[in-house]
Amino acid sequence: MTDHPNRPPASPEPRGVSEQSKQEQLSESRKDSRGQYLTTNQGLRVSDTDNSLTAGLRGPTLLEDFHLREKMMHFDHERIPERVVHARGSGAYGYFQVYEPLTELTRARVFQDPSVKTPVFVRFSTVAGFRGSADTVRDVRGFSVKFYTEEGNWDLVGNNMPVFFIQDAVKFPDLVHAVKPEPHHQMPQASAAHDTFWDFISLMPETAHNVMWVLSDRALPRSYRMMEGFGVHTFRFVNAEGKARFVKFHWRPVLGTASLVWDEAQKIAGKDPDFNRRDLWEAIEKGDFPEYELGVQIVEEEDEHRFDFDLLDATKIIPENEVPVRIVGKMTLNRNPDNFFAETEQVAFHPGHVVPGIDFTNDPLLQGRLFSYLDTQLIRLGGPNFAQLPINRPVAPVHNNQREGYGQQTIHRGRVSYFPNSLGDGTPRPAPEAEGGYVHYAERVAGHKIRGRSPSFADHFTQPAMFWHSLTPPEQDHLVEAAQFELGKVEVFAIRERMVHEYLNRIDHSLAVRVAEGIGVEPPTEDASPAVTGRVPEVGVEARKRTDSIRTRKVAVLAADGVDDAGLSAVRQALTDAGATVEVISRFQKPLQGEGGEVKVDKSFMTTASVMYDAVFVPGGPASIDALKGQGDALHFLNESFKHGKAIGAAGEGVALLRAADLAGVDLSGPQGQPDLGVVTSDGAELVNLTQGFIAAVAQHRFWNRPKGQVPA
Ligand code: HDD
Repeated sequence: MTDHPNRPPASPEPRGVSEQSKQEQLSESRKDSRGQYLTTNQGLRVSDTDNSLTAGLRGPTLLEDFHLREKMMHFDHERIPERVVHARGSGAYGYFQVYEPLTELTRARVFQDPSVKTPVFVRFSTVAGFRGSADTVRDVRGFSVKFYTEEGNWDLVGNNMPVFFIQDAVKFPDLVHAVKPEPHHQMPQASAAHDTFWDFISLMPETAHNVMWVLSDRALPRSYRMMEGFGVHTFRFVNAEGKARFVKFHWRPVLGTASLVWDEAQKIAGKDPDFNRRDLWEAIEKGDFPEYELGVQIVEEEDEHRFDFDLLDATKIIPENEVPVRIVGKMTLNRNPDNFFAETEQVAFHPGHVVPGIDFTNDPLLQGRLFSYLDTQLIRLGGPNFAQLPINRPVAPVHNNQREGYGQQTIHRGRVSYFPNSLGDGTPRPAPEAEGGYVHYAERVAGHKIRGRSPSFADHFTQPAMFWHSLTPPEQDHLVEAAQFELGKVEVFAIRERMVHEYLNRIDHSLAVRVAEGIGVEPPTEDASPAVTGRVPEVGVEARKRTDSIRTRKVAVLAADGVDDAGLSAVRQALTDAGATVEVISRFQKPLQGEGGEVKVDKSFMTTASVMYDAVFVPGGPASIDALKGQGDALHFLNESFKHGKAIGAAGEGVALLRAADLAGVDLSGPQGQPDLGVVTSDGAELVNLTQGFIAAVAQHRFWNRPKGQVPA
């Protein structure tokens, strides 16, 4: 007896992906209502959506107004719970391409064929803030990638820092409760700078490494396009012969890393809370597609115990001078979502979404995550069918006997929803390994049932100390200031003391002494930090920045009526040729009368601020400069740019505006300003040289050697 008159095909559906696979699938769910009549959800055309159905023009509303009832019902249920962590996020589509087959390392199809573009969806996020919080807070950033592979979805759910705060998932609720706004008054928003967080941290030395990263400039990415990503845990690669190796995943932005400074980040949070989201969106709309290379660190199984830390400990990196990162492919993000809620909000990541060739280790943090992520999707997305939401659907065929549940979208045909069966020809049936059936790596395990921590997880301070020593002096200054800010906000003095004496002093003595000074704590006298010997890997933002290009940087041009528009055009041309974006800023958002012709104004001092730009340029034109000298906004713009270390350029009379702004008294009497301080000027006519010098300064990102302490901005 057959299962159904229309028998399903007897052989498995073919598999395979192209860059467009996911988009083609999504297009079945996309809807455009332009030019259409308004209808109810039942398809009934609606004749009036402005007036409820009432008994008389001034009378009560009638129960039979089904349109009002349906519209309100839907509206009343539009919100879903936000993610308990990583609530604030931004997403984009793209593809991943491997550079060369990784057959010797893994059987995962996504790593076999350089001609295949595997579709991806990426979601970047902050961790602590609510869904509507600002982007530029001091925090870890989430870096989640969903690969829609021909073998099913693989989620690499990582962060922009390679380590985590805790070693065991059982501490995760404590960590998150401590960092979130305090429960009695729900403050502060999107900030770790409060008592409960530092109370918890001060009592949990295993957090030290991640705390150092979060106090560093890594926690203030200039752009999602300019930050690294990490899988954090040690995973396993398994090849077709069943040979396994340990692997750590790294994402390296092609633009290099760049960060904001703390004062700037706080100001941006007010001026444009969507700063990172907007940057990602606009870059993709413009065709400046963000790119990240994927790197792997491989450790042979037999080398598992050769390190002075445990590979299963997520608070440790594998130093790159011990195991180099091998770059294996590239991800390109080239499409913005159509609908934030449908795609970015409803996307559901899970570290347990793996494909053959990628497997887990016994990292206790990873093991706990494997339990947590499905749970969270149930509450957030309202039931077990979230994998059927368009953004979550794999492009690989899905066949199983899971049925019903809230929001079931699939019309499963036939009588059979169990296995084994004979009524459905014994299908859907498990696939043998050779046909892509997932077989867990047969790791041998033995042990007593126990609650405890391996002694190999016990060294909490050596790697944080290595991190500290790897930073450049300006980066160390930033970290000290960050600690002074965070701990300065802690009201219970004993927590500040504990942080200095029992925590920071065990990382680095000078660090503890410097932080103590800023927060009124008696500095420690004994040095309790570990000795850091040998080569220290470079892990700061500065070590990974790119200074050979200004692609996608934003340059502000300050101007007023009478500006040297020919000079402005020449500089604008040179900057845009080099890949930068230029915006002209003036007092009002209306065209300027330049010396030779009209100049379009992009923003006014009212609608933008220096913190939205990477650099600032002042063209000449005596009347323009005279006008700008009288505008406090223009002077503040320059001072603030100077304070934040940004390249400043001025041509001709423009130099007089820099003098008027004072810029901490920097001597501008020379012909070229102070290029070493990133202030590039030309009193004469050599615009070409000036432009080249300015571009070189913009490429440096920031100049930390400025006397910024005297800047009033
Ligand atoms: Fe997590 C979300 C990354 C530890 C439990 N996590 C979440 C997201 C990222 C990470 C990027 C946002 C996903 C998205 O964009 O939708 N989490 C990490 C990393 C960790 C980590 C890199 C350590 C290496 N997480 C971790 C632990 C637990 C969780 C130990 C619990 C045992 N994480 C969650 C969660 C979230 C989540 C509660 C909230 C929303 C979601 O999962 O989908 O389940």
